[in-house]
Parts: sequence; structure tokens; C-alpha cells
Amino acid sequence: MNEPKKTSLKLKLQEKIEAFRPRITKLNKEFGNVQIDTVNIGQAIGGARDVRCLVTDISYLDPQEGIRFRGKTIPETFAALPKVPGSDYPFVEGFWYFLLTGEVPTLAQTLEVVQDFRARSQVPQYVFDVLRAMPRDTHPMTMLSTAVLAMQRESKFAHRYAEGMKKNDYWDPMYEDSTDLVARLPVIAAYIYRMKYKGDIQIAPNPELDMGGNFAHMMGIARPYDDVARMYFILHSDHESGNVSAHTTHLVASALSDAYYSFSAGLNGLAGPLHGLANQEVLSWVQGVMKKMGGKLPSDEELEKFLWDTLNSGQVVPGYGHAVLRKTDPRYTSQMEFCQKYLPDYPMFKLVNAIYRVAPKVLTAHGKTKNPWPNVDAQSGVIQYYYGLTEYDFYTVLFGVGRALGVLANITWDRGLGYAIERPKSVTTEMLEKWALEGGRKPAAG
Ligand code: CMX
Repeated sequence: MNEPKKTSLKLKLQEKIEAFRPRITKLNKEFGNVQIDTVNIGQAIGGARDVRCLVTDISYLDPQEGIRFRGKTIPETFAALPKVPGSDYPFVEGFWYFLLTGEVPTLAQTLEVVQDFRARSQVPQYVFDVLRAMPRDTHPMTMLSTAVLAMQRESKFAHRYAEGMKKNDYWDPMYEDSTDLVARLPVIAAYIYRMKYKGDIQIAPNPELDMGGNFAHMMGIARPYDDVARMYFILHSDHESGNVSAHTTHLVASALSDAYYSFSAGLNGLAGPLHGLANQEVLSWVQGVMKKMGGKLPSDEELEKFLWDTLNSGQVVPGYGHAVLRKTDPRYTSQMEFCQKYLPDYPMFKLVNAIYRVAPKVLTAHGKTKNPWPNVDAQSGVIQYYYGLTEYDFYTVLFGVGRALGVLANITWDRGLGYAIERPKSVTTEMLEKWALEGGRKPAAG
């Protein structure tokens, strides 16, 4: 890209930002623990870490144990749900039932959802037309988010709201929109993939298959990729509601925006490199190492140097660290177990394992991150790459299809319980500086 012109406005802005920065650093470093109401200055500046002001019963994230979906750990969830015949993994459709209700469905209840998804999975042609009008090198996350937003005219919630609807009924069309979206997302994702990377040769859905099986089929990837899809969608579904994609979806829906508006916004947050895009970044980092090593696996010492080079150049090590977790992400472990079973000798898996041996030590010595352990994104790309999905800018789309399950279940319940429009209070830096010097905000303050 061409270097943009530095206007006097831009130069002035740069000067102002640089002069302001030390004030924020000082507040953070010296007064981070000063209370201003129920939060402290560090939390107000630092992304509301640990502020308990969101409620969800769909999942809970314990810093040590990791995620529980409706009270069940990942292995418990996989064990409890009805399995697709001939497969090691459950129906995603049964998981949707479980997330929504908190009850493990019977096989018959699961198959009813499978039928329901099939009936809803038709994507309007204009959505594909919109995708086709975009430049082919547009990022696939932009395409996914655009497709979801384009479909907003289908919203039953928006339609019923315009007609006049009682608050206690809001959950019903929100559930309808959410289920329509979950059923259509795999079709849209596979369409984007094949349009962008596979010569635009599309594979029609197979109405006999479940969501995971059909996704693998439409992507054109043989078994056991159907199981990869099932595992991947379930693992990425929900991580309580404070993460960027879940919180954004919840926030936008709190204005009574429908599921299409809300989820499209959530996807835009997922597309950030500190969030879902990290899975693409991990693969890019790993490939970079392989390239520099001429395809040979690095020794632990060589790997240590690559990690330090990344940190010393001011970048983060993708796939490591977490805002809440303080140990290895069980979603990482679950995928590692899959790799151990299906691709134990794959060089890239060996490299990812070597990173797991070395990176926590390096990150601890670096001394910044509160959690030197891997998150979900550190492992996921390797599996995709192994099965031939080598176009790693597509990985966050897979995350997005899975994330829909959690965030859409959440906004259905949000409307069911009549949660309020979100509106936290902001203050100015000057106020923070005043309260910092006074040792905290006095109750009567403005
Ligand atoms: N590499 C280098 N530095 C890291 C780091 C990493 N993997 N993880 C955290 N840090 C740094 C932070 O950038 C921060 O530095 P500053 O004080 O200079 O801002 C410091 O350590 C403290 O951060 P933290 O409190 O431990 O972590 P945060 O809650 O601020 O951030 C996260 C969490 C995930 C954004 C961060 O760990 C990170 O950037 N990781 C790499 C990107 C990544 O893997 N993201 C995916 C997360 C899972 C997902 O949502 O998909």
C-alpha cells in the first residue's frame, strides 16, 4: 500500500497521542488498584478484566479448569451426546439442543434437529450474488460477515418486531433466526471456500448427512474430516460471554438488533488477530519456521531463538496466552488428542508439540503474559492443514461457524430473560487522575 499523506491534522493527532500516552501508562502502573466504584482504574483502562457484569448459563470458563458447556467439561460433553453412526464424535445438532436447553437430547430428539436444520439450510441466491460481487481476494471472514448481514432481510425477529410483539415473545423469533443461521452457515462457508480456492466448483449439499458430515462433503474433503468438523464446531462454540465475539453479539442484540446484525458484528470481532484470527497467525508462524529450517524440524534451542525473535520484534506469540485461562486450554488438549490418534507422525504436529515444550518457558522468561500456556488456536490449524485445508486465511471462518452455536444460543436466552440494553458508564482520563490522587472515587462524585 502507498504511504498515506501526512496532513497537518494527522501530525497534530500524532503529537497529541504521544503526549497523552504517559498519562495512561502512569494511571495503569501506579494507580491501577485504585477503586472507582466497583471496578479499579486498571480494569477501566484494561478491557474490564475480571469485572463480573455479564450473566450466561450456556457455558462457564474456569481459569484453571477451562470451559464447561452447561456444566459439562469437553470430554463429558463429547461422551454424553448422541454420536453420528460410524463416527467417534457427536451430532452438532444434538449439541445445539444441549446448549439451548441444558439437557442431553435423546437420539430421536437429535434427529429431529437434524431434520429441522435441513429444512432451514437453503441460502437465498442473492447472498451468493453478493459474495460473487466481492473481489475474490477479499478476506473470507469479510465474506462470511457480509453474507450474514446481507441475509438480514430474512429476519423473522425484525419482521415480528415491526408488526408489534410482546417482550415475552422476543425469544421465539430470535430462536427462529438463530436456528436458520446455524443451519445455513456451513453452506455459506463451504461456498466461500470453493469459490475462492477451488476454482469456483461448488459441491451441492447432501440432504442425507448431518451438519458435520455435510460440511465435509461440501468442502470436498474425505473422512475423517467430517469428525474434524464436528469436533471443531463444538470446541469453538462458546467460551462464556466476555470474549470479543460473544460479547459483541450480545451487545448488539441488546439493542434488539436481530441475530443477523448481531452475529455479523460478532464475526467482525472474531476476525481480529488477538481473537479468532490467531489460528491463521499460528499456521503462518509455524510455516515461517518450517521455511527458515528448509523443511527440517528445529531443535528446541533453535525454536527458542525463533520465539525470542518474534517477541523482540514486538509481536505476540500467536496461540499462546489468554485473558481468563491460566493453564493449557482443554480445547488445545482435545485437539492434541485427535492429532495423537490420527496424525502422530505429521511433522507439523511434532513442531506444534515442540512449541508447547519451549514456548511456555520463553513466555515466562519474557515476563509479560499472565498465562504462558497455549489456547485453542495453537493446535487447530495443524489438523486442517493435514486434511488438505492449506489455505489458512480460511481457518477463522471455521471458528465462526462453530462460534455461532454459542453466541446465538446466548442471544436467544437474552431475549427470553429480557436482558437490558447494555450501557456501561464512561469517565474521562482527567477524572481518573483526580480519583487516583484522592485514593479513589468518593460516592458523591459525578
Ligand atoms: N505473546 C507475547 N506477549 C503476550 C502474549 C503472547 N502470546 N500474551 C500476552 N502477552 C502480553 C500482552 O500483549 C500484554 O502486553 P502489554 O502489557 O505490553 O500490553 C501482557 O502480556 C499482559 O497480557 P495478559 O494480561 O497476559 O493477556 P491479555 O488478557 O491482555 O490478552 C490475549 C490475552 C489472548 C489477547 C493475549 O494472550 C495474546 O495476544 N495472545 C496471542 C494471540 C492469541 O493467541 N489470541 C487467541 C486467543 C484465543 C481466541 O480468542 O481465539
